[in-house]
Amino acid sequence: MEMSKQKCPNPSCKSLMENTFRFCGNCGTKIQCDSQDAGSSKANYLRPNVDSEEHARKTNNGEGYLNSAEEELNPMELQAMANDVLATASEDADIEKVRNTLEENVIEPTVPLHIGIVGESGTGKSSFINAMLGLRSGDVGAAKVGLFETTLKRTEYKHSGYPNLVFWDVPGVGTINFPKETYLDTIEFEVYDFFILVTASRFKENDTWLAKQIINRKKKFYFVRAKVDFDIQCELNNSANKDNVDELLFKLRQDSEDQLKQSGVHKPDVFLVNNMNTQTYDFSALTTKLITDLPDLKKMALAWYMPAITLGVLEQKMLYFKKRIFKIALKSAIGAAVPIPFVGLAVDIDILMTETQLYKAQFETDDKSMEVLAGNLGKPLSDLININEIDSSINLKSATNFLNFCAGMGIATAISNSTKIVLPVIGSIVSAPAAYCASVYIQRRMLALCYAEAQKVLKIRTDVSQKAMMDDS
Ligand SMILES: Nc1nc2c(ncn2[C@@H]2O[C@H](COP(=O)(O)OP(=O)(O)O)[C@@H](O)[C@H]2O)c(=O)[nH]1
Ligand SMILES: [Mg+2]
Repeated sequence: MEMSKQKCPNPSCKSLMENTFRFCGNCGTKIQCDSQDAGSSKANYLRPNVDSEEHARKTNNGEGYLNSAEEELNPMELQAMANDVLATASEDADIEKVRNTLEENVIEPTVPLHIGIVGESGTGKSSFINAMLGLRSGDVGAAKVGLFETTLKRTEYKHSGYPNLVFWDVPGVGTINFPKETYLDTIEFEVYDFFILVTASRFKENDTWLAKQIINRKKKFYFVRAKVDFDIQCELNNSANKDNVDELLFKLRQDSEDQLKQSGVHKPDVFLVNNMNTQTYDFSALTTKLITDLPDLKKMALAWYMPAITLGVLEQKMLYFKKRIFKIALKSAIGAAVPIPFVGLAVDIDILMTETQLYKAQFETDDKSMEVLAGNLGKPLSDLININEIDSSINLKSATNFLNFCAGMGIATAISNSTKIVLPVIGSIVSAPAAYCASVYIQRRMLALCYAEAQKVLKIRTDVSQKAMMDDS
C-alpha cells in the first residue's frame, strides 16, 4: 500500500510520518490511521513512548498539560485534594504540627531497588548498565566496556547519588560457574525486583529457559536487543534491501518476538536499543515501562533514582512532582508568608523555591549538572543558560527574581474562580485558601517550565555524549 507523508499533529514536533503509523516515531504522538490500516500489523512499526493522547496534550510547547483553563485550577479538584491532604491534620489547628505532617508526606523515596541484568558476554550488558546510570565507559563507577569478564561473578553498579538503586551484572546461564541446575540459587534470584535480558542478536535456548523460570516465579522479565544501530546499518548497507529504517525495526522486533514465542515465552515484549544513544529506538519506552510496571512505592522510587536519560524518565519524574503539588501548596500556604508583588496575597516563597530546585536537580538542569554539561561543551555556563533560554536558572538566583517571575504569571486571574474553597482546618489557617490556589498555580507553571527546559537539555547532553563515544571508539 502506498504510504503518504504527513506532519506530526503535535505542535512541538516537526517530524513527518507515514499515515500507516499509529504513533509518531519521533515524539510518540498518535496520528490518524486510515481505516484500511487500522489494526494491521504495519500500524505497530513503532513503539509508543507514552500514552499518545496525553503526550500530545502535554507536549504542546512543553507546557501542554496546562492547556485548558479548567484543568489549570479546578476548584473541585483543589478542594478535594486539600480535604485529602489535611484529613489527618484536620483536628489539629496548630500550624507547626500541620506543617510537620505535610513534611512527612513529601519525603524522598528510600526503598531499595535491585535490577538484574543478565546475558552473555559481548552482548552489550556493561554498555547498557552505563547507559541506565547515565555514565560513559571510563567514568567513575562505570562498568568496563569491551572487556571479556575474567572473574565470572555477579557485580553491582550503583548511581553515585542514589545508592538504593543497584544494577547487577549477572553472567548468563549455562557457563561453567553458572550451570542451569543451580543458577537461580547462585544468583540469589529472590533479591531482584525484576530482570532485563540483554542480547545482541538471537535469543538462545538458555535465555528462553531463564525467562520462563523467572516468569513462572512471578517476577518481571524484559527483553532488550542491543546494538540495533549496528543491525540497521548492516541491513541498509545491503543494497538488495529496499526497506526503510522503520520497516527494518518492525522486522527486527517481530523476528525477536517470534524467536521467543517459538521457545514458549508467552507475549514477549522486546525493546530494541542502541546503548550509545538513549534517545533512539525503544530506550525511552523501555524506561517508561520499567517504572510504570512497578507497584506504587517502587514506581516513585525508580522515577526518583533514575538519571534523566530519556524523555520517558523525564515524564515519570514530572508526574511524580505533579502529585506532590497539593501537599507542597498547603505547606506553603499555611506557613510564614511573603507577599507576591502586585498579587495581594502571601505564600511561603522558600518552600516553592526549594521545590523548584528539586525539579531542576531531578531533571539535571540544576547549576551543578549544567556546569558539567557546559564543561563538556567547552562553553561558559552562562552561555549554555542564555543561548538555550533556561529561564528557571535565572528565576532561582534570588527570592526577588522568583517573586518577580511569579508576579508576571497572571495569578490573580488564574485563581479568581478557585478561592471559594474552604480549607478544613480551623483557626489562623482559614485565611489560606487563596494562597493555596496561588501556590498550586505557581508550582504547575514552574514544573511546566522546568520540564520543557529538561527536554531541551537532555537533547544537548545526549548529542554531546554520543559524539564523545564516537570519538572514543
Ligand atoms: N554499536 C553499538 N555497539 C555497542 C552497543 N552496546 C555495546 N556495544 C559495543 O559492544 C562491545 C561489547 O560491549 P559490552 O558492553 O562490553 O558488552 P558485555 O560484554 O556484554 O558487557 C563494546 O565494544 C561496545 O562498545 C550498542 O548498542 N551499539
Ligand atoms: Mg561486561
